[in-house]
Amino acid sequence: MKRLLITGAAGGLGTAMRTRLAHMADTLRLSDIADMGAAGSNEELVRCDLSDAAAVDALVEGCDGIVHFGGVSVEKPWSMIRPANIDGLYNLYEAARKHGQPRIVFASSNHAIGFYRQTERIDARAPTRPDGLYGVSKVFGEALASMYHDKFGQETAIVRIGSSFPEPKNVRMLSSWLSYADFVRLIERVFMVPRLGCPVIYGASANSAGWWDNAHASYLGWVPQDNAETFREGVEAQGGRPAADDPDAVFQGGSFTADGIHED
Ligand code: NAI
Ligand code: 15L
Repeated sequence: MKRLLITGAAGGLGTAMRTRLAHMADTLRLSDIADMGAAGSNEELVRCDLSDAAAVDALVEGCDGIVHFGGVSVEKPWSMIRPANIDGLYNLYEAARKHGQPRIVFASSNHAIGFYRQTERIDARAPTRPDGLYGVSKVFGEALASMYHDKFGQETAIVRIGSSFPEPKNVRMLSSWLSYADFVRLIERVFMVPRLGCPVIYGASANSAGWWDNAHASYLGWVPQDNAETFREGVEAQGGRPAADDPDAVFQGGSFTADGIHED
């Protein structure tokens, strides 16, 4: 494609994907509210607050695909979540509607379903069970994507990312880990398949201890290759196992389920 937009480009995933997705487009348009450093040869840098509708409209114009990482990525007060994850999502989808409906990868989260127990195996049809205001904002984003698909034909890959870091950091992440390489493979498939639709995809590697079934998205042809199990020994040696009644051992969303409402 000609131009791929990555929002949240200054963040953890944005930084990791900036080089790893460079092969997918002639130009990467990178955007964040924070500093993104210097532009590489095939990069355009655009400072943009997602809550600014006019700025988001200009940001999306001319893009053939969007990987949407931007926003608040953990539990925070509603006054922080609302502008970035609620208004920001609406602004993005309105801009996409007006500018040719580029395919969108929406970085949803396991915290949209965080109150399922780790003993349960769920698939894309499981009702959402958000584990905090952050998770609720991701459920809103998923609903928005669904509505723009049904009403306007906008295609979105709703990726309920587990834990996407260089390595799993604790025992829970041995189930939820998504390697960067598997995430790249997924994003490639999203922009390659002739028909995307609006699938819910659990963003996890082929972890032996995984909780999620991606059968409903099998038509994408995404086959994750990595397995967090290879890190088990190191993870258990470093952090130990959580107690059986620790939220990190009980719920898929882990400690987020035990977090209160963050007030201003
Ligand atoms: P991050 O917090 O490192 O990056 C998010 C970026 O969004 C930051 O650079 C921040 O400056 C930017 N941002 C925040 N508010 C903004 C606004 N109003 N306007 C423009 N930019 C704004 O998060 P990370 O880990 O890179 O995650 C990326 C996305 O993936 C997030 O949407 C997060 O919710 C989602 N996700 C990530 C997971 C992970 O394991 N890394 C797991 C589940 C979901
Ligand atoms: C998320 O949604 C967060 O963005 C990330 O920082 C991790 O906390 C991840 O979930 C997780 O559950 O491990």
